[in-house]
Amino acid sequence: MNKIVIIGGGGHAKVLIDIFNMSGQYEIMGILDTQRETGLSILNIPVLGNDDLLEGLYKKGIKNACIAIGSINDNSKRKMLYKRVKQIGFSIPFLTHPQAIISRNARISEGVQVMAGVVIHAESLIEENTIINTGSIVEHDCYISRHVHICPGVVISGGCKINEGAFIGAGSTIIQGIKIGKNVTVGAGSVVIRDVADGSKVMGVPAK
Ligand code: JB3
Repeated sequence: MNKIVIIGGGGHAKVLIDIFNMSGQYEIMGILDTQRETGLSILNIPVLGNDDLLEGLYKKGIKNACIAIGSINDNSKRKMLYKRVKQIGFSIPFLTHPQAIISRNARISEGVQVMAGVVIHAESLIEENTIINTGSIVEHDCYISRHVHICPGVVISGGCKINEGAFIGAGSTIIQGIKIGKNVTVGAGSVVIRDVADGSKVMGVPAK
């Protein structure tokens, strides 16, 4: 079995550990966490220490890593960790819950995390290190860039473009063909009916 180390030991990590346990493809060697005590057990996985251990673990033969920090509102830490881990040489596998439905004609990149109950339809492309969280729908012909977080229960209609670092809050709906700019935050429960410019924060129904 391939060995993997998990970075971050909070709520998002627990959901990912469940998926790893179901898939049986990886042996989880431990968790790295900047605040949790070394030796603490999280779902029976020990905390080994902090990110200073990364290089040593790689040299010892653990070649896979999982960025298990969820990020609320801001994806910059996930992005920073992804780059650091890649620079050391780790592979960051694409991870999907067995009860997600992903079209054979969708393309999913390295480090993407697809949670339970997600549907991703044909000719959608999901780029590196993006989270498609529980129960979200990504319709046909969508482009979802790197380091994006699609929170639980989001509906992204056909032909939408979600640019790098965007955060789409829980339960939001984005109507067909909309473009969401880089590092945009869409507040929970919003309905987005117009394009959103880079760096904006919008919320409400319709989102403003
Ligand atoms: O909404 C849902 C379904 N899930 C949320 C998820 C997307 O984001 C969840 O409810 C949480 O609010 C949040 O989960 P996350 O990111 O796991 O947050 P939290 O439970 O606060 O745990 C983050 C863990 O990462 C903490 O134990 C931190 O100490 C640790 N951490 C923070 N920065 C870090 C770093 N660990 C490492 N190794 N490196 C860091 O730079």
